[in-house]
Amino acid sequence: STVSDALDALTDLQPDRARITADILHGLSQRPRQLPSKYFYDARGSQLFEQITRQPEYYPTRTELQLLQQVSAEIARAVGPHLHVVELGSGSGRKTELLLHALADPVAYTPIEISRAALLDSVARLAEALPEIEMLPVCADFTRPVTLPEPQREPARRLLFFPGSTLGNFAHDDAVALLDAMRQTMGPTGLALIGIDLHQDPALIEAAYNDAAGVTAAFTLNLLRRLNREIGSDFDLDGFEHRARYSVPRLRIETELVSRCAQRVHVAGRAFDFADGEAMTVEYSHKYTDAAFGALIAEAGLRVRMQWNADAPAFGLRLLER
Ligand code: AVJ
Repeated sequence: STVSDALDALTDLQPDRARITADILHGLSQRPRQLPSKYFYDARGSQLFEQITRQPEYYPTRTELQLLQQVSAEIARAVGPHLHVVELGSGSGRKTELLLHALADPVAYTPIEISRAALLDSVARLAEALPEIEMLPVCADFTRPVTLPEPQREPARRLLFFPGSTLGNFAHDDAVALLDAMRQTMGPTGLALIGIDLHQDPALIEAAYNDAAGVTAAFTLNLLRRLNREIGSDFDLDGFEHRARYSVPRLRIETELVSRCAQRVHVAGRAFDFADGEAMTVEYSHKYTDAAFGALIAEAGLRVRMQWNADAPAFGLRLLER
């Protein structure tokens, strides 16, 4: 089919060993030390994340899905017909399918995804459920502006779809850079639909990142397992523990790996000493107030056109325009 021909031509852009090693050496030289959360998602990490979304404490995924179900007709009216829908990351496809079904006669769908395998997976599933929509996958880093393929039918405008509160995993300056890239990819008449987790009861938020079954802890520790396998480091998985706390002034979950003892770790021939109790930052998950989100997107030349909220637990969908 045309879809598989298009996919054959795509090269996998997953970072190589040298890139990962350089990122990790850089992060380990900072104080506090940090590891980039983008490396959570190897095959096992992606599976563990799927498992997190099914934990009773982890409310964001199911809350966003329900909200999307409730307001998809309103969204469809707000954005109009004949769209080229462009998704940042290829996700699990459930939210995408819901959105594409609700929209009036969408012209094409483009997931932007760094992993060729993940791209293949999602497009194969969606092509079956939505055979009338042209599938135009792009293997690229969505944090940079992307040149999009032109659909066969002329679309009315582009709609960027960025669910899952993934924006929240970016530090402030990186989030602004990403939103700026999104504005460029949207083009002059484009829109963006973004899912954001909202500031609310800290106990509820904290529980979501400390599930009783320990899946989130396993997800965090899997980062060390991945690094040991892919760059030959010797992190002791029993030597670190998961800790996730909500900072009210910073409006974010700060996930750390805490050293259980004084220990030495080797990465690419270099030694790193950890003190007993030393914490390494591995992930931020920002939550938003309307004021904080408005200020953030304004820095990238965007504003909110329409918004929908779920409450208790709270979660937001925002339709953005330039
Ligand atoms: C990737 C943004 C959906 O930050 O909530 C879940 C990743 N980390 N539990 C989030 C995550 C720990 C998640 N998102």
